[in-house]
Amino acid sequence: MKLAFRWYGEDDKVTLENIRQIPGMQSIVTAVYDVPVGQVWSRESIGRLKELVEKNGLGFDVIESIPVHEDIKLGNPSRDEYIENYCENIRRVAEAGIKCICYNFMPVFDWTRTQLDHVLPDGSTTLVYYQEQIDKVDPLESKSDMTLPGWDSSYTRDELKDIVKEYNKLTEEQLWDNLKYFLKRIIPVAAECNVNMAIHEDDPCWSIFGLPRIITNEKNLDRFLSLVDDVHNGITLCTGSLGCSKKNDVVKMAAKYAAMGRIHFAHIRNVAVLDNGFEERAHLSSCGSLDMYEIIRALHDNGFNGYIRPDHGRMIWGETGRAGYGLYDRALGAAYLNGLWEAVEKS
Ligand code: DNO
Repeated sequence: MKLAFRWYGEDDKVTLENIRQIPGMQSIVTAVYDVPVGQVWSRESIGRLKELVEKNGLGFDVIESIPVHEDIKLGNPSRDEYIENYCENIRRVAEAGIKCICYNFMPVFDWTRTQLDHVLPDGSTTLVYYQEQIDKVDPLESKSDMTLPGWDSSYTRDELKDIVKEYNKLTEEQLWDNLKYFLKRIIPVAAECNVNMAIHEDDPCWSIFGLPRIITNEKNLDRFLSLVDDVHNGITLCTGSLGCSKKNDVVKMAAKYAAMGRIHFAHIRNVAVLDNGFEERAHLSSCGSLDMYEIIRALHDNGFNGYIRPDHGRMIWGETGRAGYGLYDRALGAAYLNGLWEAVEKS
């Protein structure tokens, strides 16, 4: 495994100087944030990131994410232009040495939680998803000011309404067709550039607000991988996204897709699955519903050699900052992953 850590660029409170001090840290996971979704990233911005990361002795290896424009997901006529831009971004980051690109194909809403600062019994705060809170939100209700964490705040309420309405006409099968259309065009470029594409599962792994979501379970991941059967068409195994549904056997999926050589990136975190949703917890197995040891063992024993990062952390020790992406709990997560990996390797 190659241990990595997400860094949000020069505005991130968590600095590269902090990150490089985490034992075993090899690579940074980052992105260009100064360009609207769908546009081409400048070589200057990419070069600046690379320079900063490398100056700190870390590898500039993984991009998370190059976001996919909604017109591509919707199959609108302008998609060809956005796909062309996407291919150009793959070429440009590859030129800078990037080996792996994480992205997702979730309509409109990326990861969704109902609260970012739920207090756990030990006084730490965490991200949670409670179904009864989601049920109170109607993204089409313009009188409501309610937004949920994780939503793209660049949309105005009216724009959000329009785009959700567009998706209401789209079936799951059409979303699959649009994904296939996209992959058929980007994967040959990724192959030529020797970059691994790694789709992130939908988080949570079920439909929200009636919008289709398809990267959700083993059957659908099988289908996804067969759309373009090329090693460059792979996945980001996100244990928290898949693991928030009891129907997903994350250990089995880790073993199966690692053995196929199709897991290029892993997001490792634990969740406590509840009857009405889930809570993000510390990485340790006993803190949540997932068996982290078995997940790491499944990856290890099946030849996983991709990038792995601790995923969301709680806020602990009075830290404030970007929800899920503070330093301390993620660093504890990294130390735990190192420990699990070493133990599995030596046993
Ligand atoms: C949340 C992240 C996601 C992820 C994207 C990948 O914390 O795991 O936002 O970066 O879904 O495109």
